[in-house]
Amino acid sequence: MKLYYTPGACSLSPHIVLCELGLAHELEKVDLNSHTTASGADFYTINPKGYVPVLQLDDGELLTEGPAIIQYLAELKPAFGLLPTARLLERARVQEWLNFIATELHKNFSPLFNPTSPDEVKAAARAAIGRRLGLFDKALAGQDYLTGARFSVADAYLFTIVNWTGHMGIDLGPCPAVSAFLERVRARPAVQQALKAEGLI
Ligand SMILES: N[C@@H](CCC(=O)N[C@@H](CS)C(=O)NCC(=O)O)C(=O)O
Repeated sequence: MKLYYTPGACSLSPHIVLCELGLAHELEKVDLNSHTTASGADFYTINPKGYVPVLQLDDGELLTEGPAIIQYLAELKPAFGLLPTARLLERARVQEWLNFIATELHKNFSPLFNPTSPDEVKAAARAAIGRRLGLFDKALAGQDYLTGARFSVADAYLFTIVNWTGHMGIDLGPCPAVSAFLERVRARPAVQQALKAEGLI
């Protein structure tokens, strides 16, 4: 398998999941400014959507959309429990978090990364991120991971997005449980492995 990624971008989430599961993988870096890959390919020919992550399977099939990729990977090695299979509701809880992270947290960062966003749009995005982080803080108070004691694909995704708060000057002071979660996940050997491979530590 090959993961097209950009250091520290949302592609870090499937990268972490690949490492957690011990799945053999190659990495190919994508420059999101030029939309060119490290081997010189026009990234739009690989993903017409123009964004990372993209997972290329061994038979050449391409899979996009981070939440779909991490669920696919988790199902390759169900014994790791990154996406629960025994009870439908437990599985739906992880998917509920994935959708919430994707649509209510991840996408609110987009205006902050866009240098052309007007200040009032950025301010509204920051306010929305603050409200969402408050909800994550309540969910994480008294438990290590989003769905309890066990790490899931939703935690890999949440870590990846919350990891941007530092660069964006978003203070996690009012969210001590999120802050503790960030450091707890960062300390996992698979997360260290992914961060090192992306040149982030
Ligand atoms: N819906 C996509 C969004 C992916 C996305 O937003 N990727 C960003 C990096 S975090 C990107 O590559 N942006 C560059 C672009 O859109 O040109 C997913 O969840 O995988």
